[in-house]
Amino acid sequence: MPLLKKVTLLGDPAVGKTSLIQRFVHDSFSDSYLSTIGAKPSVKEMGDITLVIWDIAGQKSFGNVSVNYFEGSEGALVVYDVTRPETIPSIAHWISAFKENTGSSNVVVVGNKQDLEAHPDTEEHVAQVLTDMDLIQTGSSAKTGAGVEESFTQLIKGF
Ligand code: G3D
Ligand code: MG
Repeated sequence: MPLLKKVTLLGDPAVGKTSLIQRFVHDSFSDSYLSTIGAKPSVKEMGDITLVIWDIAGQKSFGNVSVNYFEGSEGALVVYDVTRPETIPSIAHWISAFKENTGSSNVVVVGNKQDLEAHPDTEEHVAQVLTDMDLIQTGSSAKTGAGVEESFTQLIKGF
């Protein structure tokens, strides 16, 4: 019997959530995505685990995501964009929403778009937001694929 595990992708619009799933599940990247309509689960086999990966509905920001999106989830990748520091403050909100709705603390914080030049304030902003939070952080590029598998693997280690 395969073990079904639901995980969710969280983070502000356009940080690269859909692209990360696309890269991880289908090993491809598209520069011209249609925005996601409705929560869309993708499935990926990882050894004896069947990962059901939920992508966020449309271009939703923190505060207008349905509780169904969190329900039963055993892990979250909380994604920000290293080129846009304005995507960093909401990380804390996404993390607490995930914890409150699931009771799980299995969160990996992912700085995506590492193929581009990071904004110089990024590191400091992230350190400020994540002060006292004992969380795993990774970097990724959905475009090149760097760090993508590693980010999901970190999440699976937390099961
Ligand atoms: P979202 O699902 O979080 O809203 P998307 O984000 O996956 O739709 O990505 C938003 C935009 O960022 C897309 O560009 C996508 O191609 C781009 N993108 C995602 N990940 C990366 C990455 O790692 N590197 C680079 N360079 N770009 C990335 P468009 O132009 O379609 O809006
Ligand atoms: Mg999307």
